[in-house]
Amino acid sequence: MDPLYTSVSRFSVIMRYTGNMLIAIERMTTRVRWSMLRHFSTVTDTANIITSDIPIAANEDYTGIRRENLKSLNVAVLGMPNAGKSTLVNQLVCRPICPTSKKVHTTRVKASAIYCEDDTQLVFMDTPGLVTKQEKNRYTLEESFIKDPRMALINADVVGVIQDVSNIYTRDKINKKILEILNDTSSTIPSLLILNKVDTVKKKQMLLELTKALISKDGWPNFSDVFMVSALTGDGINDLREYLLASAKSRDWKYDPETFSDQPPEKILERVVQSKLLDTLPKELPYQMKLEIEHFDYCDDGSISALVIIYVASKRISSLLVGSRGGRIREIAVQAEQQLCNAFQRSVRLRLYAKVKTALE
Ligand SMILES: Nc1nc2c(ncn2[C@@H]2O[C@H](COP(=O)(O)OP(=O)(O)OP(=O)(O)O)[C@@H](O)[C@H]2O)c(=O)[nH]1
Ligand SMILES: [Mg+2]
Repeated sequence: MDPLYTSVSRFSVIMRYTGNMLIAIERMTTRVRWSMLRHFSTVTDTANIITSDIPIAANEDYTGIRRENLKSLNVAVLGMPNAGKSTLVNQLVCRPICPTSKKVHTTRVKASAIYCEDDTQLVFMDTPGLVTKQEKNRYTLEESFIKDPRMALINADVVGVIQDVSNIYTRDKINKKILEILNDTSSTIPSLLILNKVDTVKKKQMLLELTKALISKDGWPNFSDVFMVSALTGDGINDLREYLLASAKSRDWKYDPETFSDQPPEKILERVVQSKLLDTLPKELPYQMKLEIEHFDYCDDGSISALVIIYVASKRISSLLVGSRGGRIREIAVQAEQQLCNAFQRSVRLRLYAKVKTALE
């Protein structure tokens, strides 16, 4: 049976089973307890990392290799800002392609990340965190914050709702904006509830209580299934990926097997640098910086060499970004280089250059 259509009753069996398990093994160590639960695993599967050349542009409507029994699944990933959507997608595709940071609004446009295993292709649509029109105006966010989460649903076979269980103010309610989307799409697109950041919860019993509240009539009772994961540590990720692989539909792949993103490598590079600025610089500063790729070259040995100019509004901010003897900007470049090496699976040499550009220039 298609796992996406498993009934809520099956879920309650899992819940009961999980609850009994929890009680029965209460006295055992946390590690043993977690590894026994269905939606948790402690080992992240890195065996399926694809090593490939970077396609300059995503090759859509893939018809190159005709293989029997090809399957695919389009997964829209939705949630509130900072819920861990991009970190989760990176874990699921085994590549840190999506920009992540501790600050909100890191993802500003939707982007697909692609994972292939045997005959199955999973296409994850990472999206900006959901905001209201008022919030979009207040924080001068781009139109994509309103449009892209909905556009991600157009070709989705399933929607994954990411709930941040570390946020004590919001964790026991499905946000109104998410409920609106679920109401609009539930007749055509099944949904999964994915509780993320479970590593931050000490009393694991609380996860069951949260789940009960989230799937009650005050939440969304129509979720097809519930997963509990930590996108940070990788717990539960293999189970979720296997579930999605098993839910794929028989049809041709949209992307060729080497493609891992629908974004050009230059865009990925720019957004990764932006995410490191968000993580490193204080408060709102990085949101006001504009990035421009001065050059992006493939070297003879296959490595990438790039120079990114970071435009800042004043000399003071430039000094802050550059740091003492260039230490801070160099550290940002090193961090971005490391992530990009893993994302592109080739060596990356990145230089960052700060340039003052006032509003009048
Ligand atoms: N402790 C913990 N932190 C996590 C987990 N998943 C993500 N994070 C952290 O949460 C922060 C936000 O993660 P992102 O993946 O950027 O979140 P997002 O939902 O994509 O955020 P936006 O794109 O800004 O909407 C980062 O600091 C992550 O390291 C998790 O499972 N556990
Ligand atoms: Mg994101």
